[in-house]
Amino acid sequence: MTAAPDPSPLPRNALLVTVAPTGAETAKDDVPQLPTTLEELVGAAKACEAAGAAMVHVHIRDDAHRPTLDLGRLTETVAALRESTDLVVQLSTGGSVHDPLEDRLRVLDAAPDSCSLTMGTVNFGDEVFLNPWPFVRELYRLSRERQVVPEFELFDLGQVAALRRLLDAEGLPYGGRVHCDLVMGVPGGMPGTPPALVAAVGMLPPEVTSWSATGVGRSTLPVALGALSMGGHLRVGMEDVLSYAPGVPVTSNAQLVERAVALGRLAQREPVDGAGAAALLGVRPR
Ligand code: KMH
Ligand code: ZN
Repeated sequence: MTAAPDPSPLPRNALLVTVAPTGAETAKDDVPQLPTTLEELVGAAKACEAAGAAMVHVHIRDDAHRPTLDLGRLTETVAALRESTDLVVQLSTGGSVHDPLEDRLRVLDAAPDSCSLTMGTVNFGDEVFLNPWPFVRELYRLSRERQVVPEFELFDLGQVAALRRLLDAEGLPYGGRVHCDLVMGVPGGMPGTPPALVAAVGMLPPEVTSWSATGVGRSTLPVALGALSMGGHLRVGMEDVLSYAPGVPVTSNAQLVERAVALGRLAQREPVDGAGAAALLGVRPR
C-alpha cells in the first residue's frame, strides 16, 4: 500500500503559475515575439516572474531558431535562468516530435530542477508524439536517480491511467510529491472542455499532491477557469496559445501570466514564488 502524501506545505489558496514561453512547434518567422534566443528567453522569464510565474517550462532553439536538445545549450540555459530568476527551472523532455528518444533522455544531463514526463504516445496534429512505455519508465527512473522532480504531462485519459500504472510499478518520484499537468486541446488528445477536465481530475491517483491544467489554443480560458474552480494550478504561455482573444495576437508571455494571475485573484488564489513552487513540488535544494 502507498502511504498518503504529505499535506501541502503551502496555504490552501496558493496558486502555482507555470509559464511555457517557447515550445517547439511555432516558427520564429511566424511569431517574431516568441522568445527563441537565450537573451529573449531570460528576458521573458524575468518578466513572467515579476508578473507572478513561479516555474518555467523550457524548450530551447538553435541559432536558426529551430528546436534543439543540444546539451551544451540546455546546460547554459539552466544556469542563465538560475542566475537571473528564482523560478523553478523545468526542462522539456518532450522536445519536438522529431527528437530521438536518446536525446530526450540526455536532457537530464543538464541537471534541471524539474523535467516534463509525458505518460504515453499521442497523436499531435498530423504528427505523433512518441512516448513508449519502456521510455517512460527509463526516463522516470533516471529522473529519480538524478534527483530531478518530474511533472507528469497528461494529454488524454489513457495517460492518466498510465500514471497509476507507473506509480504502482515504480513508486513515488524524487521528493515524494506527485505533480501533473493536464495538457488539453491538442488535436489528438483530450479536448479542452470542462467535462474532460472533470473526468481527468476525477481519475488522478490519490498520490497526486498537485496538478495544473493547460488549455491549448482557444481552450485556454475554459480550461483555466475550470482548473481554478477545481483547486488546480495553471500553466500558460506561448507554447500553448498565440491569440489573446479572437484575432488578437499575444504580445508577450508576461501578458498571459498577468491574465492567469488576475483570474487566480478573482478566484481568491494567491500566486506563489519560486521558493513556494519548489516546496510544493519537492524540488532538490540548490
Ligand atoms: N512539443 C511537444 C511534442 C513536453 O514539453 O514535455 C511535446 C511537449 C511536451 O511540448
Ligand atoms: Zn513543452
